[in-house]
Amino acid sequence: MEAPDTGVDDMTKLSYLHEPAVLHNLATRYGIKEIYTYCGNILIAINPFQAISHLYDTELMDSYKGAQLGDRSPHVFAITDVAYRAMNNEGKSNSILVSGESGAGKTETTKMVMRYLAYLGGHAAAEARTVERKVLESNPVLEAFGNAKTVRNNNSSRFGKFVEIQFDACGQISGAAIRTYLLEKSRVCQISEPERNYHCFYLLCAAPPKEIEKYKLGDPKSFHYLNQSSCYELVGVDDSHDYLATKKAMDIVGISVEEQDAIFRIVAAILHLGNIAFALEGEDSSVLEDDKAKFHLQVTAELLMCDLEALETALCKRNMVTPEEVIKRSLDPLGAAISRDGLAKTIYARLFDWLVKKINVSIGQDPDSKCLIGVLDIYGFESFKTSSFEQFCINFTNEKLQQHFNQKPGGIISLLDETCMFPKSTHETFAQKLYQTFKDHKRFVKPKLARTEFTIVHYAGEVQYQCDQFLDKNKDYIVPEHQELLSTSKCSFIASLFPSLNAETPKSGKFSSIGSRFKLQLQQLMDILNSTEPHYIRCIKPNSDLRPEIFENVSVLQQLRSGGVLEAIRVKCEGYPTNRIFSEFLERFSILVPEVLKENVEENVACKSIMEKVGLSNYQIGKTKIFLRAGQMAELDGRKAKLLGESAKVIQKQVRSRI
Ligand code: AD9
Ligand code: MG
Repeated sequence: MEAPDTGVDDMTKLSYLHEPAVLHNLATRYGIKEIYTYCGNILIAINPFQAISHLYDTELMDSYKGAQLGDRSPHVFAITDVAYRAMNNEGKSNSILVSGESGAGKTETTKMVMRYLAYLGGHAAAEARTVERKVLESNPVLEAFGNAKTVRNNNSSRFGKFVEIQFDACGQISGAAIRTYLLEKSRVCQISEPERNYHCFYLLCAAPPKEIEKYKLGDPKSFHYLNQSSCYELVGVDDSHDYLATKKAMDIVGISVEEQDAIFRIVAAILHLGNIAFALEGEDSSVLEDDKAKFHLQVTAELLMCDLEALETALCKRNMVTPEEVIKRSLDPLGAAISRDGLAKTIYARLFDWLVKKINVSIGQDPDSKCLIGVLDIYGFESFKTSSFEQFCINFTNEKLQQHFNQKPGGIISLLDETCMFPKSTHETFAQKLYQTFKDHKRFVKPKLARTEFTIVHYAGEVQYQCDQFLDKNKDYIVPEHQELLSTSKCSFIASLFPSLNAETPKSGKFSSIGSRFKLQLQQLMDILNSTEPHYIRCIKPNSDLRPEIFENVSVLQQLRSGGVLEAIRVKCEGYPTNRIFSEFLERFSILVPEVLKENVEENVACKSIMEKVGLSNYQIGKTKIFLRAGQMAELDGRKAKLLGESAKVIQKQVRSRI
């Protein structure tokens, strides 16, 4: 009888390298719960949508420590170990880039990378272990405030994250920095079936009775910001348990009890704020709709510790500044609701930024650190029925990381900024400008009959964007009345989130573009990444039902194609996946043939001698670098390790014989 087909653990070992074979191999392995497969030195991770026992145990971590890639079955620990060792051996920063579409498993994978790094670079003494504990516990805190259920993922990251873990000369974790990118603000006040708002709102509604009473909360169904969708609970998630767990994580990352109180007071205030409804008064003014609205206004003012009347005025009226005087103009109910939602979004975004800053300060940076390992977990590629500015930025990030990036998305942001600065612009004029500017661009399409929509042919598929909110969403703007209101809050925490206007914006009235800032942040990220040795993990979502054991061929193939995995296999098999500058190569391996350094030979000749001595052929010598076939570096490393092991034994023997 033939042995059951268990597939190969590295796709470059496949005898027939075409799409059906690759797909069959992945499906076979997925069927026997082997979710990891190599494709050369890229790790493919297929989301199991179920806990696989012992997959992340400490014993397993032990077994990957120091093992060569390929010696043990493919695993996220193995890739991380390679990055860590490369950092220690070569004194160079490394990065681990986790990509894949929404729900593919990036965040879970990233957490395992971080756990393994904490294991490798952790401290033996309990009192020194705080750095790595803080790094790990930052995850649940940021997830509570920055993740939400979407159509694609019950725990979808609504912000991008780059965690830079710093190491000292001994390879121990000495600090960390977390950078986050563009939180999706609109979710705070607008959600649609079957999605949810940010987890923290539901957690707080499930808090112990004392807190519920203190923050005057109740059933999440009673809050406008939550009841726009009928999804309140998540399968397998206990919000009241998670509330306590989040607070515990906050303790560990160094957020004080007082700060936690202020944070949750703000979260509650946002829920109450959303329930302040307005009705029309006279022709175009607005008043609070009813007693219920009045009640929520009062609670909001109490929780934000600001003046009740000032809050009402800030919501319903706007100052019109004329050269002579300041006139208070009334907003109609729609305008007041927009003003209210704007306030909610701003408060939430500032709270999120505060959390990130606080965690960074608490973990601490190591200014002397020479090496770091960066771990990138971004929001996955998205296309919805209505895709707006957020999806545009998310997909832009993914494009950039795919290296498929070309000038176009950047061009769109510049055009958007131009439009925003021109006072009479509307989303229609923006759309017209887009059509004119990009009409000949092969990845830009104007849908037939569309007036304010445009389509981009992204590397991962076409997405149609609706322009109608692009202008507003691109403007980083806080209504001066809101600023004034909160900067005078009696709660020092809240007041500190709204430092006085003059200090913050020296040139008042100058438009600040969210898109351009995002573009700049991304460029800085790319610069960091380019200065590191990258390692890739590509997450694959096997089905769109988020269920275990279902492997949908068409969708997996599409992800493999768009993510460049198939292309990578081809290049890997044909080419030389590893290269090193001569001097680096010699520094690392001259120990194998010490004579080469003495003989004053040219660097390229010295490299050749080393390869000959080890018995490796089929490599290439370039002008400044040596190019190696897959596995040759591992062979060299293995020889070196053996040699070092032997000489250590000799020394030990000598020492012993002397004693
Ligand atoms: V998004 O772009 O942030 O929307 P991610 O981050 O790619 O997305 P995430 O890591 O959140 O996806 O994974 C989605 C869900 O899949 C998780 O909540 C888990 O339920 C499930 N998952 C992912 N990876 C694993 C795993 N290694 N083992 C078990 C997993 N379950
Ligand atoms: Mg995620």
